Amino acid sequence: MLHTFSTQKWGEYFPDLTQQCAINNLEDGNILYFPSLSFALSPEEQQFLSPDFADPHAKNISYQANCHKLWGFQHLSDTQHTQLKAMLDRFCHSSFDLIKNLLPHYAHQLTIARTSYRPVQISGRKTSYRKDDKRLHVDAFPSAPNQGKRILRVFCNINPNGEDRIWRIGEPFLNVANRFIPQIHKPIPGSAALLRLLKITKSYRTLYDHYMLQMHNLMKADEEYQKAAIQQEIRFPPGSTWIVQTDDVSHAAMQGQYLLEQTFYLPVKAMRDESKSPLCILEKILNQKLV
Ligand SMILES: O=C(O)CCC(=O)C(=O)O
Ligand SMILES: [Fe+2]
Repeated sequence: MLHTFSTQKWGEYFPDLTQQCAINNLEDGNILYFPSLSFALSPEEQQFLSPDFADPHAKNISYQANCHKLWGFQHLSDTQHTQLKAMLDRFCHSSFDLIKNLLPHYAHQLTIARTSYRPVQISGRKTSYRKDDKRLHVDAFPSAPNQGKRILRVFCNINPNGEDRIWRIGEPFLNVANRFIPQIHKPIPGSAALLRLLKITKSYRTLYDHYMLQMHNLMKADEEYQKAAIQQEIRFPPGSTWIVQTDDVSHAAMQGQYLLEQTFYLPVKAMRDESKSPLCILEKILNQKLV
C-alpha cells in the first residue's frame, strides 16, 4: 500500500531503478510515501497557519500557477496575498520537481492543475455527503471533467502542532468498479452538451466522467459500504509527503489540519501500462469506448 522513499530534498535525483519502482508502484495503486520530505515555511509564511484566511464557503484556498490566480481566501492584505501566492507557487514548483525527477516518463505530458492549501480541520466539518471527503471515494470533479486523464496528486502535511493527517484507504479500483458500475444508468442524451452550454462543466463531460462521478457519489452515499468495505487507516505525520493517483485509490481523509496539495493531469497514453488506468478498466467492464 505504501512504498517508502528516504528523500529529503524536493530536487533530489533518483537512480533508474528507483524511478522504475516508483512508476510501477504508482500505477499499481500504491502510495509513494516520503516520511522525511517536508515543506519549510519562511517566518512570514507561518502567519498563514490559521484557518481564518480560508473563505468559509470554499473547501480550500486554491491557486492556479499558469495564471497566478488565487481564490477561496478571505482577510488577506495585498502583501499577504502576494506572500501566500508565492508560497503556493513554490509548493507547485517543488512538487513538479519531485515528479520530474522521480517519474521522468510522465514529466513532459503532465498538465499542472490546481494547487490547494487546506488550513481547516477536517474532522467534525459539516458538508453535503457528496463534498464529504471523510467518506471513502475515488476522485471525480463535477465541474472539471478530465476526459479519462489520470489525477496525480502530491500532498504534504505542514501541521505545526504535531498532528497527523489521517486517511482511510479502501479496496482496489477494480473491486470498487465491479461493485458500483452495475448500479449506474447511462446519462440522459444531450445532458453533457447542456452542462457545457450552461457552463456547469468547464469541458465536455464524457461517458468516462459520467461513470466516475456517479461512482464517486454512490460510494459516498452508501453508509453500509463506508463501514463494511475493506479498508486501512494510514497516518501521515507533519513533515511528510505522499504521491497518489486519487482517481483509482479509494481514500477518505478523516482528520488533520494544514495540508498542501498539488494536482496534475496525466494522459492515459503516458502511463507505462495503460491497462491499469481507470479508463481502460471501466471500458473493459462496460465493453465500450468512454472517451
Ligand atoms: O484533504 C485531504 O487530506 C484529502 C481530501 C481528498 O479526498 C482529496 O483531496 O482528494
Ligand atoms: Fe479525494
